[in-house]
Amino acid sequence: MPSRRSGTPAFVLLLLVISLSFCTSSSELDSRWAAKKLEMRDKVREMFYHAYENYMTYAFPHDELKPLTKSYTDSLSELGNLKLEHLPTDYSGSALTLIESLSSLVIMGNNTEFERAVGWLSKNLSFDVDARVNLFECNIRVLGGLVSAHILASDSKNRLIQGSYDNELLGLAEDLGRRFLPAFDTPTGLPYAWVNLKYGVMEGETTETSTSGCGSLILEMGALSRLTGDPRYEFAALRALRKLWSMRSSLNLFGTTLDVMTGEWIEHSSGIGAGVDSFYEYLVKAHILFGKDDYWRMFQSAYLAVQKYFRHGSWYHEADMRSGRATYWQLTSLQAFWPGLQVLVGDVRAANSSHREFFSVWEKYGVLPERYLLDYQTVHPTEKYYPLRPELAESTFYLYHATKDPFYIEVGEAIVNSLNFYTKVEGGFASIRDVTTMQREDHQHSFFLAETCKYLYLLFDDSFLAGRNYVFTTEGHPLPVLSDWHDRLPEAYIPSNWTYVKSRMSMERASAMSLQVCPATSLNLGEGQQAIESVCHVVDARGDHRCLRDEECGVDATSCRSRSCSIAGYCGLWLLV
Ligand code: DMJ
Repeated sequence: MPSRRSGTPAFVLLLLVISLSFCTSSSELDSRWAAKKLEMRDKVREMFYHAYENYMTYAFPHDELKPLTKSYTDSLSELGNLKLEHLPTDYSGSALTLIESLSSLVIMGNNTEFERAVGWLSKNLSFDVDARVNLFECNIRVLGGLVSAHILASDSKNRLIQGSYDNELLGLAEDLGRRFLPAFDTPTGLPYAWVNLKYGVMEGETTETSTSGCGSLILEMGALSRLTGDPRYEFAALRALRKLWSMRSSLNLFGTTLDVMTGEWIEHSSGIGAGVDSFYEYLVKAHILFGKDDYWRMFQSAYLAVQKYFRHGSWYHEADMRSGRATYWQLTSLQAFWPGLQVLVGDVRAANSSHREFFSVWEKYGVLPERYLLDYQTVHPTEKYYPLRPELAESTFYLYHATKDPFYIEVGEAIVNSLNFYTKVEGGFASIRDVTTMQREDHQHSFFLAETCKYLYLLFDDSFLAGRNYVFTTEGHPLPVLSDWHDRLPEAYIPSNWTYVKSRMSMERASAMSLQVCPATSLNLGEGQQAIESVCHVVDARGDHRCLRDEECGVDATSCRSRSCSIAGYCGLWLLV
């Protein structure tokens, strides 16, 4: 009896000790992660300034930095895959990297440098130059950079500009937008890939363009129309998008390249990477930014087709748009944006599994090779380069903020360490020419500052996003989700109905990336912690994503309909497609 009496309090005490030590260790763990995030944020800030200051010292006002020789390149007129022989000779640079850095400066809280840069660009930038530029690249980098920075500069709440700001960036954006318009003057409304900023479309210009080249202009040109009240930009981009949509195959697939004069496909094989990627991205983001249901409907059908014909487990291969037959079994570095897009539409589980595959290839080489042969598990013989691309960091950022899983902090840390170890040089950050030897190349692309550093920074510190809804363009430039730009604001974006995420003691308003378009549901993580997850994610019962019965297939991310198991053993909306 006495032993029993004394045993009870000892047991209670033991429980108390265990639970106290658990509490201590979990809060210790929390503060360790918080400290890690701060440490990593500071490292990313250092990386950004190392790249930025070297650009400003050795390359500004030219386009991009050559970090090995500490010199510059005027690359804007050479961007893109489709080149003509006769490049302009008097092209003298457009301060491209400075324009691309504007929104990153704001996100990192450097209002002084932002104001200085806005002042310089307002006074010195001119598009009245005899320069043949790639429409897509110039749109996402220059127009997108200017429009986004204009919105940030004129946001009276933030007081980013202490002196006077008289919409100079918007004036520049409008001038550039006007110079784009001749490119759309084709029988199909599909724009030429290249346009001369001074003289319009050049004689003998190539009529070949890519799906992303003419299908991902709507965010920047739509924003320009909303800001200026001139509908021509949005109209031109939308007309091109609709024409492209009408060219889909009976399987709802698209090719990679096409002819703007005839509207015929040239390359029928495509995937979710080069030449197509941002087309899918802009359907979802245009829906979020402008609220039109049409964009969402297009995205839904396109997404289902991608999942049905390109997906193989967690990998995505390429397929012929006419037959759906697999063409290339290759992973490309550009595809790594896809998990981020899946988070945005609520397909968090599928995002998580494909992100892991990309990260495993990153870990294998230390960075992501441009192309990796899935069937041989090795790098492509000629596309061995890594030009400091942001896509894996971008998806990691989305996944961390949707799940708060510290695994993604570790991924971010691995990315930062690799970048510093392999690509940092005295004169900036150099691209990698060959991931098998880590031989460097003399080029620091502007998207390293616009995207790679920005997404890494936001992964570790998202205070810029607190209480606001932004959509990031494909070049990482933030555009705010505004009710006056909406035909009809989706539920999740109505301020009085904002979704809240409970974190520790405080309720924080979720930012754009955690407001998924599928209806959100609250997920109980235990210990009083809650997170938001979409009710519409794909639940794959088996780790290898194969299925035997319909019941194993869960619910489709975009339509919330039950999926079924195909004869080949994959889940999908087979009965409905
Ligand atoms: C960026 O210029 C954009 O993200 C574009 O959509 C494709 N990828 C490059 C960087 O990799």
